[in-house]
Amino acid sequence: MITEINFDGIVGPSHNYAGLSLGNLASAKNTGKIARPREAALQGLAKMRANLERGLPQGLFLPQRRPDEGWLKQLGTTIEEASPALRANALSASSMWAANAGTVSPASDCADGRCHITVANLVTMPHRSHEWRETLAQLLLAFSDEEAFAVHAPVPAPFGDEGAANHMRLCARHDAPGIEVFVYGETGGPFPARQHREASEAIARRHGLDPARTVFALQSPEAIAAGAFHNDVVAVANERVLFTHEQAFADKDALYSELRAKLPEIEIVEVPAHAVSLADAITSYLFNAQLVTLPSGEAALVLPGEARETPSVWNWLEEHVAGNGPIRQLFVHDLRESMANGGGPACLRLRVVADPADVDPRFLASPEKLDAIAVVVEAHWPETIAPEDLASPELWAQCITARAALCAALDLPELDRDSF
Ligand code: SUG
Repeated sequence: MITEINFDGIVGPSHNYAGLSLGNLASAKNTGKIARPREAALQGLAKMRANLERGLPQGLFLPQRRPDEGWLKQLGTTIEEASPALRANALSASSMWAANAGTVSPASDCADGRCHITVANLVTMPHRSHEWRETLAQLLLAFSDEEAFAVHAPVPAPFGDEGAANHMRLCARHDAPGIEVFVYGETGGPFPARQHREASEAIARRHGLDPARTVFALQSPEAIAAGAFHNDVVAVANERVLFTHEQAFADKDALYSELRAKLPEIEIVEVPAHAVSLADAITSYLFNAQLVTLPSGEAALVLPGEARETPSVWNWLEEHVAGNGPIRQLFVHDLRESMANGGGPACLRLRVVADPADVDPRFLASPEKLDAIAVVVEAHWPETIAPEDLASPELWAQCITARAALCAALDLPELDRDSF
C-alpha cells in the first residue's frame, strides 16, 4: 500500500558543536559547547518510536562514517595532519538531518510511474558537501527496486541543492498526484542562499514532473536574513495543508493564487508576523514540525520542546487547536541536542511516499529494531564531545567502532567500509 514513510537519520557518534553553518543561528550560537552524542541519538530514537506508536510508518538512515578519511585523502591530507577547520568538517555528524539527503517525487507525480529521488549535493557548506557519496550509497540500497524507484546522482556544482528541506508537496492524499513546490533563494543577503533555482529546475526535469503541476517559489530574503537557511524552517506542507509563516515567501500572494488554481482544495494556514515574529518562528522551530496525517485522518504536528517554551508560538498553537483549524493534535519532543545545531523534528526526516514492501526492510524501523539500536548507542556513542576532543585519536577510533557496531546490528555490512 502506498503511504508516507518518514526516514529519520540516526544521530552519529561524532555529533558536536563546531559552528560550521553560516546563516544557521543555532549552530553559530552554540559553537564550542559540549555536545552529548549519546543523548542526541536517544532523543532521535524516542521520536521515531513515538511516531511508530502513533501508527506512522518509520524508516531510518545510518550515520555516516566519520571522520571522512576518503574526503580528506581527496584533499591531500589525513585526519592526523588536517587543519582544525578541515578536521571539524570531516567529523561533522550533519547527515543526521535527512531532510537534506535528497528530493523525493512520489510515483504518482512522475512521468514513468516510479518514485524518483535525487541525492542532494549540499555544495554550499564544506562540512555537508561530502555527505552525498554515502547518502547515495544508502539510497541505492534502500530503494534498489528499479521497478518502483529511480535514484539519481547529485545535480552538478555550482548549483546548490539541499534536498527536501526546500521542497513541499501538496495533494488530496499522499497516494494521489500532487503539486510539487520548489523553494529557492537568491544571493545578496548576509547569508548564503543554499538552494538555487537551476538545481530545482534540473530535479523537476530529471524526475519527469508535469510542468503544469510544478511550482518554483522564491524564498523571502528577509526570512533567510532572519536565519531561515532552509524553507522548512518557515513553512511545511502535508496533503492539502500548507502551514506557513506570513514572511516565508518573496511573493506570497502570487504563490497562494497559483497553488489555489492548481489545487482548489488547498488549506493555507498562515501565521501572521504580529502573532509570531520571524525571530520566534526560527528560535522555536514552529514550522520545522512534522506535519503528519494520523491513521484517523487528522493532521497533527510533531514539535520540538522549544515551541512549547516560546509563549507567542504556544499561544498560537493552542488557539488553533481549540478553534476549527485543520491541525488537530500537538505532540512535543525533546530534541535539544539536534536543535542546538539548527535541526528540528522535520530536519531529521526524509519523507518518501511509497509502498513499504518495495523498500529494503533493513531501512525500516520496528519497536524491536529501535530497541536494538538504542543498545548499540548506549554501548558505543560518546557521552560528551568537547571542542578539543575533535583532535583526539581515541574519539576518531570510537566513532568508527560505534558505526561498525551499528552496521552489524542492522545487518548492513555493505555500509561498513572505509570510504564511499
Ligand atoms: O545544514 N546544521 C544543519 C542543520 C540542517 C537542518 N535541516 C533542515 N532545516 N532541514 C545545517 O545547517 C550544524 C553543524 C555544525 O555547526 O557543526 C549544521 O550543519
